[in-house]
Amino acid sequence: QRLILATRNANKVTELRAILAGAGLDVELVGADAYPEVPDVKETGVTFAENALLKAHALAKATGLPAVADDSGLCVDVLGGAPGIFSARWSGRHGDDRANLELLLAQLADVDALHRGAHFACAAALALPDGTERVVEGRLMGSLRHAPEGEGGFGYDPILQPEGETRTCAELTAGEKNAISHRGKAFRALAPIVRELLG
Ligand code: ITT
Ligand code: NA
Repeated sequence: QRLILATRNANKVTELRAILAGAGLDVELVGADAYPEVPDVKETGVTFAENALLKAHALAKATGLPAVADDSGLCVDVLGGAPGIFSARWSGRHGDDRANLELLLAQLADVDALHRGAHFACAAALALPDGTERVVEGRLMGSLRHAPEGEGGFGYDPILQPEGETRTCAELTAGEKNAISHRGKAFRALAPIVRELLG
């Protein structure tokens, strides 16, 4: 079975390979980079679920193969849920993780420890070439540090400290992060649905 990952984010690909293998899915995962001729879809949705479905449908339709997509981001309580679906381009430069993180830290410089609640959210979507679709979501609740810590993970990992943890996500091992992460929860919930629909 071939399953295409509708993402060009290499960090997501790495995490999803481990998460889906751990969920016992016997599929060959191919990233969207294997299909350079397929243009990126415009993420015009207003929710993670809508954007994940847009990405999955675009690749499933273009390739004729089942596709899964991840739309994810960081939602900050005191910012009313921002950056949210705009997490990848918060600084104006899409995919510039460092610039995005630095801008967010600057915006929260005066927010005290009691008001730094935040969570990661991930929508995991499956789309089949015939238009069948499923989407599920996962969250990782936590709070934001005042300064980045740790070298692991990607994106906002160095500033998100999960509830009940003393370390940031970037200080966890990949396995520890996947076990509790928004992405791990969402794709472990999607795994039995993939199994059911793909046989
Ligand atoms: P694709 O659309 O090709 O999948 P993308 O990087 O543009 O790649 P998103 O639009 O879903 O993906 O943006 C996700 C952003 O949210 C990402 O750039 C990170 O800044 C942040 N993010 C998502 N998951 C994260 C995680 O596990 N740890 C840290 N930051 C994360
Ligand atoms: Na997005």
